[in-house]
Amino acid sequence: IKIEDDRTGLEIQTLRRAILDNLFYIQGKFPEIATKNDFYLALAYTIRDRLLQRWLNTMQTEIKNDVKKVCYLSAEFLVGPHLENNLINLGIAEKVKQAVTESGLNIKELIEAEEEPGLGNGGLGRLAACYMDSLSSLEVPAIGYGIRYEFGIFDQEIKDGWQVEITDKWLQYGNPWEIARPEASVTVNFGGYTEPYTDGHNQFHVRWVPGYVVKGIPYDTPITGYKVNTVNTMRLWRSEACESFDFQRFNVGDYYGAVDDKVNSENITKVLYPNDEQIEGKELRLRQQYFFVSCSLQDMIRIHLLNNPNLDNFHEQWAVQLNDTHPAVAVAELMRLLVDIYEYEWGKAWNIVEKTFAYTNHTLLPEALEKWPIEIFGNLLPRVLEVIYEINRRFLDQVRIKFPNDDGKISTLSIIDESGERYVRMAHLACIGSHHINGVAELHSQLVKDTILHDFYLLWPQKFTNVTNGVTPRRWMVQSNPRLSKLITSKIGDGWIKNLQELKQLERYAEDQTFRQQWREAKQFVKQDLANYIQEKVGITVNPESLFDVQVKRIHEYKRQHLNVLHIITLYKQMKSNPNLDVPPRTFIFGGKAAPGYFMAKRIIKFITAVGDVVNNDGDIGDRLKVIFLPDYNVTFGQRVYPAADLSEQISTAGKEASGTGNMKFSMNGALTIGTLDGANVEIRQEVGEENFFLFGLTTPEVLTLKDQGYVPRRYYHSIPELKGVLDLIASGFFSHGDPELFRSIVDNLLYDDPYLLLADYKSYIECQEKVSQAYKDQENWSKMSILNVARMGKFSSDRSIQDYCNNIWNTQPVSIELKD
Ligand code: 26V
Repeated sequence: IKIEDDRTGLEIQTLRRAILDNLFYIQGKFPEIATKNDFYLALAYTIRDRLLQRWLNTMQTEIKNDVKKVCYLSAEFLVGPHLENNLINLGIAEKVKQAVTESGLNIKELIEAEEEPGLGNGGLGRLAACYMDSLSSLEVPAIGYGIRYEFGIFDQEIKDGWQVEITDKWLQYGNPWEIARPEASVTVNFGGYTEPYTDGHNQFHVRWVPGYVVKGIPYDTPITGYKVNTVNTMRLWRSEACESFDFQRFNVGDYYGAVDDKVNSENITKVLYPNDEQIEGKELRLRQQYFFVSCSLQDMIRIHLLNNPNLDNFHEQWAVQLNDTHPAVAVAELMRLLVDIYEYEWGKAWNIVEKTFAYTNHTLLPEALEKWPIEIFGNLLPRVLEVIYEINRRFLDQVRIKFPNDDGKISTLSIIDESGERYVRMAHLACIGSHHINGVAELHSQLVKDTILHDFYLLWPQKFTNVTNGVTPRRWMVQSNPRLSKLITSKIGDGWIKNLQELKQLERYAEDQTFRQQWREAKQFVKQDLANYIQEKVGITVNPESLFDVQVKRIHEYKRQHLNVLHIITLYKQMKSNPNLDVPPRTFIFGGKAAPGYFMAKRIIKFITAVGDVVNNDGDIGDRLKVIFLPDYNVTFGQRVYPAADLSEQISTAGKEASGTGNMKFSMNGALTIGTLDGANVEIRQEVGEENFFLFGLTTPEVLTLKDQGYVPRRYYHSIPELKGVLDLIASGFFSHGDPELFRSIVDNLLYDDPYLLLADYKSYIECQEKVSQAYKDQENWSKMSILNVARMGKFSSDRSIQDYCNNIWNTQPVSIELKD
C-alpha cells in the first residue's frame, strides 16, 4: 500500500494524522491536554507543510532565473490572519474542514484562535498586504520588505466610553507562519563620524566609523497566491545586538554596558508607532526606517551577486517601490552602498539608483509629510546625510539650468528645508531618486501635481502618474463573505475571483426578483451574525432588520466621524419631537482606533459612546435608533463588518482622503455608499453609476474657494436652525450628564475653527441621509442598487492595481512556478 506523506498529503486521513503529528512533535502535546491554541498551531503547521514546496520553488526560481523582481519596501504590512486565507488560496478549505471536523474539532474556532499580526496602522499597511496577495496571485516575483515589530498596533479597549491602549503581544503564543533566517543576517551602522581616506590606487573615499552596529535578522512569511504555485516572501527584519561589539566591553568587565547595548539595539524593532497621518520627529522612528531599509538593500545586493558579477545591471533586476516616504532614505542608502562599499563612480551609481526606485504618495495632509531635523539626522546617520547633501548639490545645479536666477525654485525644491530650523524633506529625496511618482486615486494624483509636489511636476511632468488603489477579492469577498460569494458563483461561475471584471455578468440579475430575494437573504444572514456579535461584545440588542449604517476606519477629524454623530443627534431630536416619524430603524456602527496622543480623536470616541449611552437607553426610541462603538477594529473585525453593512460612510472633507480602501470593501459586499467627492469615491461613483451612490458635500475646488474667502462656521450655525439645535444640545451637557465641559472642545472647534468644514457640509449631508432613508423603504430597488454596486466593482481589485504597476512603473513580467517533487 502507498501511504501519503504526512507533510504533503491531502487525503482526509492523512490530514488528520498530520494534525496529530504536529500536535505531538511540534507542540509536544497529547490531544487530551492540548489547548485550543495548541490545536490551532498544529493545524497551522499542517498547512504550512503543504505550501513549503511551492514556497521554496518560488524562491529558487526567482533567484536562479534572470527575472526582474518587485521589492515592496514598507514600514507596515497589515496582513491579517493567515490560516483561512492560505486554505482558500491553496484550494484545500473543504478538505481541511472535513479533516478537522472528523477529528472532533471546530474549524471556525481554530481559525478564530489565530492572533492577527497588527503590523500596520491602517490604509497604507493594509494596502501593502492586498498588494502582496495580488503579486502572488498574478505570479509576479516579489518580496515585501519590512519590520518585524515585536508589538504591533495596540489593542483597544473602551472603558467608561474612553479608549484605553493595551500592548499587542501578538507573538506570545508563537507564530507558526514565520521562519527565521539567521544565516542571512546583516549589520547596520549608526552614529559615529566619517573620515576621508585614500586607497592603494590613490582613489579618494569616505569611511563611516559608526558609534554602534546593529544586527538585522530576517523572518520570512509565505504569501500564497490564489490557486497558483507562486508563494512569494514577506521578509521582516528584527534587530539584535551585534555580539562582536559588546564582547569587548564584556571582557573589560563592563557587563551592564554590554547589556545596555543589547537592550538599545533590540529596541529598534520593539514597537510600531501608532500615529497615522501625524509625524512625530522621534529619533527611534528614524532608526527603524534606516534599519529596515539598509537591511533590505543589503539583502537585494547579496541575492543579486549570487547570479551577477557586479551591480551594473541592478536596476534591470529589481524594481523597488517606496510605500510612502517611510523608506525614502533608501535612495541615499543605495548610493552610499554603491559608492562607498562597491566603489562605483557617482554618476554611474546615480543612474542605477534613479532607475531602481519609484515612490507612492499616500497623503496630502501637511502634518503627515515627513521631515527630519538635520541635527537628529546627522547625529544618527552622518554618512547618509553627506550623501544626501551631494545628491542635493547636483540636483540643484540641474534646477539652476532649468530655471536660471530663480532662488524661489531652489528653496522650494531643495531636499533641505531652510525656512527655519533645518530639515531633511523625505518626499523630496523620494522624488529626486525615483523614475515614477504616483498618487493612489485619480483625484489624489492630480492634487499631488497641483499642490505638494507642484514644482517637481513642473520639472519632470513625465515622472508623475496615477495608480488607483484596489483590494483583494480573495480576503474581502471569498473569505469574509462566503454566502454572497457562493450566490455569485452559482450564477456566473467562479472566474470573478481571479478576474473581478467578470462580476459585470451579475448586472442582468439586478432585475431578477428571485435573485434579489436571495441577495437579501445573504445580507440578512451576515447581519444577524453581526447582531449576535454585538450582543456578545457590548451587550446591546440591535434589530437585525434595521439599516446597518457603518463607519469603520482610523478616528481622525478629516474623516469626520463627528459629522456622522451630528446626523445621529439630528435624527434623535426629530424622533423625540415627532414620535410617529416615518423613517426606517437604523443601527449606527463605529469602529476605529485613535492615535494615543491625538486629543481630538480620543474625544470623538468618547462623544460617540456618550451619544450612544443616551440614545440606546431612551425608551421612546426603542430599536429605531442604536449607536454602537465596537472596540478594537482590526482586519479580523473588518472581515465581519464589511459584509453586514447596508450603508458605507465615506464622508471625509473633499481633497483630504487620498483614496480610501474601506470604501471598496463595503461596495464589493453590497453596501451602498454615502460619500463626498473624495479619493476613490469619485471613481467608485463613476463605475457604479451616480444613481447608485448617495453623493453630498462640497467639491475640492469649492472647499478651497470657501477657505480662501475666509470660512466662518458660525454663519451656518446661525442660519440652520436644526444645526443650531444639535450643537446647543451638545453644549448644554445633554450627552455628558449635564457637564458642559466634556464636549466643549468639540463644539468650540466646530464653531470657531472647523478646519474640516463639517458645518458647511451639514445640510447637504442631512438631506442626503433623508434620501437614504427613503430609498431603504423600497427594498426591491435597494437590492437592485446593491447588486449593481457589486457587479461594477471590477476595477477595484488589487489585481488591477498591480497590473497597472507592472505595466506602467515596474516593467515586470509574471513567471509561472513549476513544481518539482
Ligand atoms: C504616517 C506615519 C507618520 C509616522 C508614524 C507612523 C506613520 C504611519 C503612517 C503614516 C501615513 C499614513 C498615510 C496613510 O495611511 N494614508 C492612507 O493610505 C491609504 C492607502 O493608499 C489610502 O487609502 C488612504 O486614503 C490614506 O489615508
